[in-house]
Amino acid sequence: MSQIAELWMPGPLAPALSEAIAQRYRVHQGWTVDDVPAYLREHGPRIRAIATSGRHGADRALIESLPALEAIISYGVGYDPIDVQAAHERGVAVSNTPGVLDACVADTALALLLAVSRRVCEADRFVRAGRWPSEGFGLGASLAGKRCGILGLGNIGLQIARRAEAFGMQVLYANRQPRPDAPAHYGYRPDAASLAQDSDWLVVAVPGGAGTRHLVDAGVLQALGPQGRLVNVARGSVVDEAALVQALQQGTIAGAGLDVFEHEPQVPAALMEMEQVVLLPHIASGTHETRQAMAELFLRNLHGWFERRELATPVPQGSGAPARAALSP
Ligand code: 8YV
Repeated sequence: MSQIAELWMPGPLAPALSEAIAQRYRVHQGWTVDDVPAYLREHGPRIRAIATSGRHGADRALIESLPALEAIISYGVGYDPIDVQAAHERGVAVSNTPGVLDACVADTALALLLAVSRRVCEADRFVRAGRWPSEGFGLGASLAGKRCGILGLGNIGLQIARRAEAFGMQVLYANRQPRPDAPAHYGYRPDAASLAQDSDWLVVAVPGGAGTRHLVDAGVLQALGPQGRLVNVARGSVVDEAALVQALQQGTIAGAGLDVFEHEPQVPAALMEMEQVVLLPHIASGTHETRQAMAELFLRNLHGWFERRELATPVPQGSGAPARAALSP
């Protein structure tokens, strides 16, 4: 019997990480296979782990088609596209990469707040279009003195809060329950609508998945109001995108900064035409340093599993498919 463990990789990972994985394991590259069910019938019985990401995930059908599966190792903190419940039912361990990307994602959230409030991208387009010599560029809005409502005060939410405070903003947040270790001066609101009602900025930092789908809907956007702005660095699924487009078109809210979308990489054409919106291609954790740290943690989990049956950062039991809205990560 071969000593080299075999892995299924549903989609490509970062090149350097893929190389490091391929040095120690036999990798089946799912995205290059035409007939996946037939391929898995032949090779599946030898596959002991899935190497995936917050983008490619692992669904119940895949998990159930791999009888020798022991672990799902994921690159990314969000595991919403992984059917954790299906994995745990079968005794399959799951890991993600928490902790190492919080600051980076929070930086991106603040980059979006600043870009939207100071109209940075719009101003850049204005200069490049040669309009400066003949036209004036209008004013932006200050962050200082405004209320930053963080939807989901988990580890990333806390990092966003610290940065927002550094810019002179007042922090409010909504979680299922008040976070006991949150600074006492952070205002707590029990749900998304009351948070939006009392905020100038609504910053989405909850995990994705069934429990948070469309948590930000037309009613929440209405509550945010005509001077309110939305930032989303979490998952596109948390925001009802059709309702958001309508709210922006009708002036129900003033603007938005979005790193994530409901049907990535598709972005609604209507959003692309709007000057008051800043659009990013899901890059919140996209720095060399952070991706390196994520890759190292991924490898610690992968090697830890095959050397000692130990995951450095396991996804806890009971984390799959929450029945009620999961506000805190
Ligand atoms: C990554 C992310 O882009 O960690 C997450 O949940 O969304 C991002 O950091 C993604 O997981 C990598 O594919």
